[in-house]
Amino acid sequence: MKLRSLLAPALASVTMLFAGAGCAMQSDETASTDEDANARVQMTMCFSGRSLGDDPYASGGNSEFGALCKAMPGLVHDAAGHDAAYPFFRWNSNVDHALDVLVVALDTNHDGVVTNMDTPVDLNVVGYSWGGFNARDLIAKIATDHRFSPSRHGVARFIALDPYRTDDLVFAKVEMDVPANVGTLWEFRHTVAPKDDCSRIAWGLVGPFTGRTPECTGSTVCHDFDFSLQAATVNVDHCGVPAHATRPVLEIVRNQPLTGTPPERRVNRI
Ligand SMILES: [Ca+2]
Repeated sequence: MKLRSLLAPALASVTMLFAGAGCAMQSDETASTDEDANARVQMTMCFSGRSLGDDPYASGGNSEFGALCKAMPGLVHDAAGHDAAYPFFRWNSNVDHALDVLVVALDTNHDGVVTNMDTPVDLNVVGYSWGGFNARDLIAKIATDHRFSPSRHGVARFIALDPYRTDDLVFAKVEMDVPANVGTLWEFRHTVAPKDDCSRIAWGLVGPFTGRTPECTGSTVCHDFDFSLQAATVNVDHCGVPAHATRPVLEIVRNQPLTGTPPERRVNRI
């Protein structure tokens, strides 16, 4: 397994805000001057890729993914639980617990439910590798959980970075069904593994891991960017996707024009 060095923690200073009496914590970076002044309030939840041991940063891609999460608007993470040390929920974290943390963050009037009485928020859910599927699962739960009123079932942006998961630890899923309550899917992936792809044998599994094909339904707008489709980024491997996706993802949430994105694949609609 190819290990990537940790990024220096030289991120913008963050202001930590406790959201209610629960265990959600929101970090909000200082408002950037180039952000649309009329942009809606955003919150973000992140789900990291698989790691062999407890330390997610021992596996390639997760440190770059963590840096991206820290730069995202209104990051909601686990302030007091299993993942308190990280800006994301780890691959083997309980998605129901992540949902509990999210409810506390969104429930601004502290009545236990998320409705139109709470501050409106555009929610971003971001997942890398195994975490891409955990993010998908969280989004699906938002659509059915009794604590969310129907008016709050929507997730503005699902950002999936090389989503990959196996069934019974062996069989790779071919597609990733995108829940219909997603406003826009932004997937960034690689579909052809370079010879030295970090994921050929990694995390106790036999790779390589390439991003799964999104399948969209309903009114969800879907974008599927593929680094493997152009010479300039054909060597981007599984561990390299978070770093290469960082600039366009930040442009997306800052409502800026996209620069330097790889070619887009046509998305299946079912
Ligand atoms: Ca509420």
